[in-house]
Amino acid sequence: MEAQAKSADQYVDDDSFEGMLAATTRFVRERLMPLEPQVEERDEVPEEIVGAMKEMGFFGLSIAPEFGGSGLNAEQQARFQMALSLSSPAFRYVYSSNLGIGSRGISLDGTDAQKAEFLPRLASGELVGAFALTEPDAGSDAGSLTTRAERRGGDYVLNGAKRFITNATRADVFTVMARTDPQSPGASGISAFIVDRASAGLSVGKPEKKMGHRGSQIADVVFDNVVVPASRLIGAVEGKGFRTAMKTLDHGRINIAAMGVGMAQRLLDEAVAYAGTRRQFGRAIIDFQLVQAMLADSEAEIQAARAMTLAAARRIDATGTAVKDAAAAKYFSSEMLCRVADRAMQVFGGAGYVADYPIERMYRDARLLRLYEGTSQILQIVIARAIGNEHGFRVA
Ligand code: COS
Repeated sequence: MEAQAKSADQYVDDDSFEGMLAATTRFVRERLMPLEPQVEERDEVPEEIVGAMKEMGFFGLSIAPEFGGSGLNAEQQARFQMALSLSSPAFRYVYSSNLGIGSRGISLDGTDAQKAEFLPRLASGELVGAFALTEPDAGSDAGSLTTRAERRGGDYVLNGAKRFITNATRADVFTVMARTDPQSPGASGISAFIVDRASAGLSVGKPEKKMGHRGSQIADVVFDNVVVPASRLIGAVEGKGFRTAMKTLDHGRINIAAMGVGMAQRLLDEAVAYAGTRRQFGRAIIDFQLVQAMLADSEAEIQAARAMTLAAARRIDATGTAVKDAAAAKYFSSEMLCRVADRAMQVFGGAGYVADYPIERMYRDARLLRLYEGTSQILQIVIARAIGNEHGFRVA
């Protein structure tokens, strides 16, 4: 690996990280990939894998060592996610909300007491975190959310509903964005809270039946007069919750971009292996130039997405922010993934459409990446606003 300048908060040196990555890649190939059909069929990841991930420290990869994590920087996290995402995305959801959106708000904006109380338990995997932003009427327009947090003495009382919350059924603690100022209908009236799953009045709905990503569950979370102590207001300041959510999503988008790279690489690996052995017209189909073109386009696009993702990660490591680059990496990588999945299906022909081969599952799994943590269209808006700003225009 090329020698790299260490960012201020890189805790794991390059050699140790390469060792960790090699061990992870072995784990993916030897333990996770063979379990993919079982996870797809049973819609759950075996407990022994969850335990192994805890032991390997996956839950605390992004959390600072002072709170019991490994403190990987964003570039290392992205490379880790690329390696893990060679296998089914279901495995990634086991630990990834603790690495990402389920802990990031606390790491970025929490008070010292909030960090000390929650980060060590998230890092060990004792607690599973989840991120609750989306609502039935507030998806892309996250700033219009209506879940209410009303101050009453030393507490807040939460009422409202969140939708499609990843890991809701397993989560112990939610980062919940709720409106503390009803007079302020936009982003500035929103605050972020750390809410215990066990709180009276909090209920989790039935898992949704989804197109893909079996083994990971999403569900509604409903707040009916849920009392949350004021000490759980992230950062102890009202009105900052939307920014906390957006900064969390900037990191999250880099992770999703990395996931797209890993999933696309696996699709290409499968397509090359199949093309090299499948014979038609008296020769392996990889000898046909039209098949070669599909493989070559996929390789080139994966390289581009990998480079963009790592560049966004390096920028956030170096400067603490990468709104445009994170959006661009996630936009390109998720769109690229769907093109690669489509080509892989084409290379497999009819065999790709039946569930005996992994392409059918991976094709369905790929589609979600263009939707969550910002649809492609929202990311285009984020990118366009950023470049407009760079040129001195305030883009609507
Ligand atoms: N980092 C820090 N601050 C940010 C930010 C970011 N990435 N993005 C926005 N903000 C700040 C803005 O600077 C602004 O602050 P001021 O009011 O102090 O100027 C405030 O937040 C509001 O921002 P903006 O005006 O851009 O908000 P909009 O309501 O126009 O919404 C979009 C912006 C559409 C980009 C946002 O709602 C979004 O990302 N939607 C998608 C949500 C999403 O990804 N959902 C998936 C849920 S998780 S699966």
